Amino acid sequence: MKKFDWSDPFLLENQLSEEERLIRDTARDFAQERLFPRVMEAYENETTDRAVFEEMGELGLLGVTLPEDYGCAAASYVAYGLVAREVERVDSGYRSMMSVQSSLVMYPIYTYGSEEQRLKYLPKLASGEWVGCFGLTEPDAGSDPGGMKTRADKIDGGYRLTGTKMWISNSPIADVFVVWAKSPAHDNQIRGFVLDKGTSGLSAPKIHGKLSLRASITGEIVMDGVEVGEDALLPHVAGLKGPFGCLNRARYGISWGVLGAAEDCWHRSRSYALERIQFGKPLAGTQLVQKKLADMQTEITLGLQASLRVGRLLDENLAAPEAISLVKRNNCGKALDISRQSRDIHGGNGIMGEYHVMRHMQNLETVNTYEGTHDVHALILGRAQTGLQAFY
Ligand code: TGC
Ligand code: FAD
Repeated sequence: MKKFDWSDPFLLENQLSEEERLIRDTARDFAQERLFPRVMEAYENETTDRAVFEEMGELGLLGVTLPEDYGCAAASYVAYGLVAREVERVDSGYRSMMSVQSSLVMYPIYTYGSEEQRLKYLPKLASGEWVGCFGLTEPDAGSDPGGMKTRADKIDGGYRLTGTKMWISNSPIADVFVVWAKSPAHDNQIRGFVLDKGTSGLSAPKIHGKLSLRASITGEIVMDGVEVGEDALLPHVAGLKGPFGCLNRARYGISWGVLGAAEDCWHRSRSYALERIQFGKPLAGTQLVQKKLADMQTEITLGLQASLRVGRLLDENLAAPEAISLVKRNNCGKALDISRQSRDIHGGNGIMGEYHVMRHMQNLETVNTYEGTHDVHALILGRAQTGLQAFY
């Protein structure tokens, strides 16, 4: 029998291709050498370093699944998940910056956009020269985005957009805004638009004072009669399946990302418990702490295997949205539990920034909520197995 590898019980490593391992190693080195040294300052001061996008772009980590014609790596969805895991091992906010750019801005421009839109936006988003954001949520439409009030009225040669988007990652520093609005000219269906920074009537004030995801800037998108040409409309999709098509990719990436944060908490807990002596022996030598470590190891191992499976299904074009809900929901919930247990194992030290686990815990509160809350994904899965919807 092979010797047990406590840190990789199911030998995930052996299930990756050579190219996936290379991309993962690039992301890991970048995250540990360039993101980790600056995360404490960014988190404490609630500052977002725009240079992070250019650094990710240089390494080919933005829009990693999209074709090379637009400056991307044409890698697998498994590779995308591995990048998310490595970046979120440092901080969920950095993964948020990366996944909004990749899945919520580049993906819809590539999938729903015209060739002109692809050529105008994708290379600069891939290099990180331009930063993108995705506006779906509104002050009165969060879990129920179909209730949005933002509208795009038809005018001569284009559209006038009016409305406010809330809780938008990257918006205060964004150059490119993918926004979703109801269009009376299209039977009031939801349509996607790409807006450029500096367009008259468009602003993106920062939301200050978050106690979570502080390294990732969040803002509003205010559209006060923003007039754009026909070329701003994403021509190839209509209805809620437009934004949800993007969310499927981002939710999948999150399912890997949160396990990176959870692994960081688990490994830190193990090291801490081996070194910390109480009652004359290491904490790691007590039954209660070993049970906590075993639970962390089990949930992370099962979650990684599940995300790998969903990634392979995505690569084969066989992944149902509900399978993505399952891993997004379960891995976020489990990662949050693990971060709380980890904080507990660290005792008083666990509340200090230098031990990092409470920062992960605070971040994971957001990740458990955005891209569909834990309970909303339960309702999606409940509907899929009963045929009865319980949203209203
Ligand atoms: P429902 O009737 O279920 O569906 C309406 C239309 O949409 C289609 N659809 C999907 N298509 C593709 N993938 C999916 N996952 C889809 N889910 C739904 C559906 O087939 C239908 O199409 P059609 O052609 O028949 O019209 O819609 P509903 O209004 O009942 O929705 C309920 C619910 C709960 C499923 C949905 O609204 C939901 O998922 N709510 C959660 C909202 C959410 O996830 N918001 C995310 C905002 S973006 C964000 O948080 C980014 S954070 C990024 C970061 O910083 O990392
Ligand atoms: P609500 O929908 O008001 O939900 C509140 C509570 O009610 C939750 O527990 C929920 O599960 C529960 N609930 C809701 N409906 C039901 C129901 N039918 N049955 C039972 N329980 C229910 N959005 C974007 O568009 N783009 C972004 O880039 C983005 N980035 C974000 C960044 C951060 C830091 C945060 C915090 C949010 C971000 N969001 C973004 C918004 C995010 O997607 C929403 O916060 C999320 O979808 C939940 O919506 P809500 O906050 O309005 O909560």
